[in-house]
Amino acid sequence: MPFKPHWAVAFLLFTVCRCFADDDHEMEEFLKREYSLSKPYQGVGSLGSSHWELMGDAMVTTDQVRLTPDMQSRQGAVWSRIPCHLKDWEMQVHFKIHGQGKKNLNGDGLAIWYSKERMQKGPVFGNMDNFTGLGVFVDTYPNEEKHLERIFPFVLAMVGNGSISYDHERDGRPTELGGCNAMVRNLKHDTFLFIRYVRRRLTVMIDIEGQHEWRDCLDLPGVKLPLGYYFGASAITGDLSDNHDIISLKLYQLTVLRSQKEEEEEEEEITVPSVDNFELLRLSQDEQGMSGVAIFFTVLFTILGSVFLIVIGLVVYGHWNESRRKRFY
Ligand SMILES: *[C@@H]1O[C@H](CO)[C@@H](O)[C@H](O)[C@H]1NC(C)=O
Ligand SMILES: *[C@@H]1O[C@H](CO)[C@@H](O)[C@H](O)[C@H]1NC(C)=O
Ligand SMILES: [Ca+2]
Repeated sequence: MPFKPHWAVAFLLFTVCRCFADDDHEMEEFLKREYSLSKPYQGVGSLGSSHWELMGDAMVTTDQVRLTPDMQSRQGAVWSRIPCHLKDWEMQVHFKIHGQGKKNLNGDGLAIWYSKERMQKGPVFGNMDNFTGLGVFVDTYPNEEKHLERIFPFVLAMVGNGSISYDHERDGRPTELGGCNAMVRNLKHDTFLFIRYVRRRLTVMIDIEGQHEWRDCLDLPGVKLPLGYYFGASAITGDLSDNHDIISLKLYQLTVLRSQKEEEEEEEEITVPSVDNFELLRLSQDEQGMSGVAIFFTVLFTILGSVFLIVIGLVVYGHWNESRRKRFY
């Protein structure tokens, strides 16, 4: 039976390879099982036998890896044991956030990581502060009350270099690379997050409507991430809580054809994570913040101006009335 191996190869390609194009770049993707976590989570959490390690309050059941239960003050995480040396990749996260709390009486959210450090507890969605690498957060609780224009849950990305702190009180705004709102709580259908890193371009997409459609959330070139970091997921609850579940983490290797020029541009090795023009990015986001302030002052001065005109009007009317009365006497 000489055809058998061919069929096997064809079948394998059909099941694990989906080919597509990304702005003129042909890409192929291959599921990498060593960096993926899926049912039945064989050996996850047991010593030595699995590629994934549990931490804190995280628990494996038949249906999910529950990072935290819907109870106060919990934190948990699941971390890959193997550093990832792939240049271009896509992480497909199948997750579920649900709980008893009414809207905005739940918290605090979960995070997906590609970082140098692993298995550290801390305040950033259950991971350490001043982390080194990429964090994509699903923030379900608005800590900063003032931002009216932002609807929670909010998905945002941050790149840390070991000395950048996540500002929990401001929901990470000072260090965010961008994001989008995503109503992901207590949904009946499946919810997904895609993190794609190709040719130093970071793209985050969500699929939360149950329509199998991706929605763009963030797309940023010039994101420099070193090789050899660890994938992980973590979550935290405080006074408010939720079940934070990971159903699967699927890591695809993307094979991308690069031009000679691109090869040369990417030749120098990255040792510290960074984002090109990060200061400019911050500035433009501050300007967006300023426009809110500008609107406030415009409204304030309009009101003050109107009050001033009314007062002048009343004074003038008063004088006119008085002089009219004088004429009658
Ligand atoms: C980390 O980033 C901050 C802010 O961009 C910068 O001031 C600092 O020098 C960077 N640290 C390292 C080790 O690159
Ligand atoms: C994080 O880095 C900041 C600034 O470099 C520093 O002030 C702070 O103490 C660090 N926090 C931790 C937990 O290491
Ligand atoms: Ca928050």
